[in-house]
Amino acid sequence: MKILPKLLATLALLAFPPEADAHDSERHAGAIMIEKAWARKTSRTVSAAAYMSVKNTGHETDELLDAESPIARTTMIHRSYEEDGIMKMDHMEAIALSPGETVDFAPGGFHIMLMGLEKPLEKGDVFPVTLTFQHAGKVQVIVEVSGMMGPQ
Ligand SMILES: [Cu+2]
Repeated sequence: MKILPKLLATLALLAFPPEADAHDSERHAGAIMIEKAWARKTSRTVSAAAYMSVKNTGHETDELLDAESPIARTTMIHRSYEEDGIMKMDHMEAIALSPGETVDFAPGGFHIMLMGLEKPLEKGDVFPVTLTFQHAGKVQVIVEVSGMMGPQ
């Protein structure tokens, strides 16, 4: 009888649902591929930043125009940079992606700024961010919250 082991395996899956499938943090839409979406846990509710790798696998330039997330009051595309020894942030109207280009959103550079969080981000949390591209349209990616050291 093969039914019993199968049933047990199903029950085990139901009892321990995976918190987030690894593939949820990867999205392919049109020519746009988004990978490794993550955010650092926060101690307070004020704001957070989400990071990811965005690749244009197509033959035409595309542009990232907007970002939104239901967990924040305001979501913006930002770029951090250092000027005269001071870290500053710019709001980006758009980020162009040439054919074959990968833009890394990472600490100290481009990031998705989440302002006015509903609650602090805890390690293991997941939340959606929707990026809007001129050609690829809206692409939703699931962001995984890591500890202070970032994804291990
Ligand atoms: Cu910012």
